[in-house]
Amino acid sequence: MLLRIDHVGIACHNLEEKIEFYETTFGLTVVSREVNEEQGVREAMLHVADAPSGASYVQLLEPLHPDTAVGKFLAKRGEGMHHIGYGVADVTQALQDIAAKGIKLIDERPRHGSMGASIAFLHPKDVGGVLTELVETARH
Ligand code: V0V
Ligand code: CO
Repeated sequence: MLLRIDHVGIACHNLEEKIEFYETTFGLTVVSREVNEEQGVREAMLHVADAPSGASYVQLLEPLHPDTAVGKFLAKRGEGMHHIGYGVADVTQALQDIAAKGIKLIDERPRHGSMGASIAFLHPKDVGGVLTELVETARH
């Protein structure tokens, strides 16, 4: 069901500072910057590698407000790894299959994600403490 690690989501206070850190430390390149009001984030995707099933990225996330998923996470835990996003061929089908196994979904239906992707989150409590995102890219 999982095609690849699409991205690792990292929560930070200052997006521009963290972009610069990842550029200078690892030589990564920003390929997209977006504000996603529904998810409450300002985010950037930095390209890491290409695989046969698609690319993988580091996603840097800055909250738009304290009362958002990433804002609350930062207040509770501080900066660091926030979620993992797996590539899937069909996010609606994957959600159905995973729900049938009794795993709690955060999103019953796909939402709008970075770079035109369709995304959906699974609850960390049912995934061993890992906030897990499914990603169907815009092009496959
Ligand atoms: C919270 N918890 C986490 C967590 N955030 N556990 C692992 N990883 C995380 N990132 C735990 C937290 O420690 C609590 O555990 C429990 O879940 C409830 O947390 P809370 O602070 O009370 O917060 P809630 O319940 O209001 O919200 C938590 C959830 C929320 C995960 C439901 O953050 C959410 O809906 N996330 C999905 C949307 C999202 O994260 N969007 C931003 C990325 P205890 O204390 O009860 O043990 S947007 C994105 O990735 C995009 C656009 C993209 O990729 O394209
Ligand atoms: Co993400």
